[in-house]
Amino acid sequence: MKGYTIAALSLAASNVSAHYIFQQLTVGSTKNAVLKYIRANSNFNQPVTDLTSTDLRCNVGANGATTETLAVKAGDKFTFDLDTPVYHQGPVSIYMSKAPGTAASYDGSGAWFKIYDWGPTFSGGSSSWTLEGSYSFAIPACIPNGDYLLRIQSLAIHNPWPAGIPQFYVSCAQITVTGGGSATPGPTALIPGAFKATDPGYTVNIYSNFNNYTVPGPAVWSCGSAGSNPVTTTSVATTPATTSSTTKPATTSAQALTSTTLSTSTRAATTSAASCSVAKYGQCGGSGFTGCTSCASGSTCNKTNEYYSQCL
Ligand SMILES: [Cu+2]
Repeated sequence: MKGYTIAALSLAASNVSAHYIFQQLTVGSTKNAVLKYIRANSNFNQPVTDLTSTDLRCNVGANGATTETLAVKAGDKFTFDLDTPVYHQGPVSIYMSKAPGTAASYDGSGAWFKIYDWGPTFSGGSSSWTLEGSYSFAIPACIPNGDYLLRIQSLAIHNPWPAGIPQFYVSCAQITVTGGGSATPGPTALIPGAFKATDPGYTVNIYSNFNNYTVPGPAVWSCGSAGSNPVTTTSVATTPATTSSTTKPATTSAQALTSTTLSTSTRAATTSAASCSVAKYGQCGGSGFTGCTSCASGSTCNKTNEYYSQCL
């Protein structure tokens, strides 16, 4: 049936163009090829939303056997780059899990510890998130040598629960660490299991009385003063680079200083009467967006950044 064919093509096209994925790993000065050391997924750049799924570990279809493993030194700085900068509000976190054997053969079923969170910044009654095109941190200097999965997660909470379902954008890199120490990282958690539908950081409505936030998952672990991790955030995103509430030093790029804050509203231009309507919190614009740009009454289209506008 012709209508079905068109709808299917349209869905396939949106699968390719929508959302974002962490797809490149940089260590040192080498920005490695797309999905060379990061497990390729099979769901384009769509999110995982099932809290009980093992896909939460490294994304749908992630296959270690077809992924190379990168040798790194404890303390090395690394960067995850995306195809499109993160544009959904929410925290970004970095996790690690030590493989019992090789990283390539590890399914991620063991203990995960968290080494960093980019949470929200609250100022003057509004909030902003660190939405970037790349995220950098350092391998903790004190962790034991061996193979690890290095996992990055953007938890998108732009469509508030329960009307909306938070989205997990995750990727895992495979690394072999040398030059490490003898620390025992913790607390740890299993994935799935680390994130619950009752977590305040999962259920929160960021548009209503939003003035504090706890990033879901186990507490951030670090080596302590003996092995402090330098944080460097660089970005080409149009959203603000903000620092987390940890005591680690952070630097931001000059480009970020010229950006606008998320609380800045930009009314989308509406040039004609629309016959469609986007529900509150739905997408109403952004680069490559071809859907309805007219918001349901009671909400207006606000530009988050070049890639995403939302009815608020
Ligand atoms: Cu999305």
